Amino acid sequence: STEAPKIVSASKRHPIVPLPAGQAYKYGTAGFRMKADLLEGVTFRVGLIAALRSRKLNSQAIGVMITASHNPAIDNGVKVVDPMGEMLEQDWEAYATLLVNAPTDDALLETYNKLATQLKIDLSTPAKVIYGRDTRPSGHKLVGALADALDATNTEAVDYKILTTPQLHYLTRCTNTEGTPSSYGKVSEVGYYEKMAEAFVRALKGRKIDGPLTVDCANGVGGPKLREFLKYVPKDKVKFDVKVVNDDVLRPEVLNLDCGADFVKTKQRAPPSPKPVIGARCCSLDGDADRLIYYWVDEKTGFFMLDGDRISSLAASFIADLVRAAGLEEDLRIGVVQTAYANGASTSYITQHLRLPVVCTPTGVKHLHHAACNFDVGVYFEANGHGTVLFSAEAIRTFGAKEPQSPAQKDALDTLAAVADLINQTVGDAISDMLLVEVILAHKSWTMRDWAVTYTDLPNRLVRVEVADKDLFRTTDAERRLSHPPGAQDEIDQCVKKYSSARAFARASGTENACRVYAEAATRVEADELANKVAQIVKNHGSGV
Ligand code: G16
Repeated sequence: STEAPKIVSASKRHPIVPLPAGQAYKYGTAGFRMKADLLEGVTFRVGLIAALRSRKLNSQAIGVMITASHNPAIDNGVKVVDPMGEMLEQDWEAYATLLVNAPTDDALLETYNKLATQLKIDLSTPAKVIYGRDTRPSGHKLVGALADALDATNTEAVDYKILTTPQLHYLTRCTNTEGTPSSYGKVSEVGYYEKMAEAFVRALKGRKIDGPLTVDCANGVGGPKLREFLKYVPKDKVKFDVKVVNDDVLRPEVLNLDCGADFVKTKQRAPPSPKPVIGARCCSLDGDADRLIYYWVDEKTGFFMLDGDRISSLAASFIADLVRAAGLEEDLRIGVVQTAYANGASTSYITQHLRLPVVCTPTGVKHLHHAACNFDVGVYFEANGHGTVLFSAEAIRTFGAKEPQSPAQKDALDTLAAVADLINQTVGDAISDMLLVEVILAHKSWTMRDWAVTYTDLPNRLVRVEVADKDLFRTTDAERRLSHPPGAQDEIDQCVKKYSSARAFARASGTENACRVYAEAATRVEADELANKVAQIVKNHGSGV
């Protein structure tokens, strides 16, 4: 093609760093993620894939987000967003992996052309890619590599600069639906704030939010974006007293450091700074504002966490009640999607108390999202606080079209419609999820304690284990069991047997160079002990012992 010389010369400016023999770059749980200094060539090549994808999909805009979310500040990452704001289709993860691992510039061009032929892509079709990045300083250089790839492939590019990940997903969907009956909103960051603020007010329906909310922003992009959002909440209609903390984006090294949703979830404690105020309602976002964890410190009982499972069951019970009140329970199928990390008590609560079906998928919102699409209302959350609620087009149509038989029915239908607008339909969004939680607590007049007593979590522990080669660990049964290395699962089974109400599993992380171990059991001591024993099994097998 005429672009060939441009691609090769541009690629020479963004060389790929060769990995040690036997290793390859891999499109993981959330795209390519690693030390930022390995990513320039990777990002250039992801630009090529995004351009191909746009051409394949009749010039629809594709999104590219540069972020490493919950990872430490020295890491970065790059992931591709499909036209409706979903994660990149799985077949294309393999194409991206193939392209990124091409050993030379010429091999890269050859792979690019082969993919175009194989996928029947007409390279003269116009292409469009929109992109954004989090606050990591390395993002600047990576965006440069991405822009060069888009230029070399004659792709129309829009640089949205610094955004939260969910904002980029929102903008991708808005771009592709603009001017159509399924328009998702104004194609701008301001459009995102306006849509969310309007839906927030409408969903509250005059209910009062009880007391201030402290939001720990992980010293990431969520801080400035949350402050911006708050300007759009009409003060005369809603009293929403938010204290934004840990919002220092000027010192890159403090990103996700001793704060943020991942810290709170894995350490099971409040960030040390600012000093937790007894009784205050708090939540934490992660580094790119797509995860959310609530908590408070009780005067008597101490720290209490309300994680993704809690948000999921809160949302599911609220929406199921509204659907019943609206007289739609026969028409709409509500379901909940979780991963193996979901606390067993939450699964029992949802199936036995809420009487809703639960589906378990592997880690990664891309898997949960997919499964949630099979319901009219699909509630999906990972225990780490990453998730959202999906409404089918038919459900949304019904909320507007059904003739209410009573004022109570009208009320429920209006609230459902508002909630569907408030919850980001493209991907898990911490700011949108936080507004949803605030709306639900206001509707139910619930305190954090009311929310907490709905069920009792089984004590649990998450452990991170560094091993020589995490790729030795392969899973089956939605990651609940190890198929490799041989013998490891048997040892885990033997171990779990010794504890009551216990469950444990191990898997390789798709975003960090480590394995993760999860264990739950009847008591705190047992959960900790089991987690440590399973971690030791993983350590032994990981080092080839
Ligand atoms: C990403 C994914 C999440 C996943 C998390 C951890 O989150 O988007 O779906 O749960 O990584 O994945 P793993 O256990 O494979 O490392 P984030 O917030 O870092 O983008």
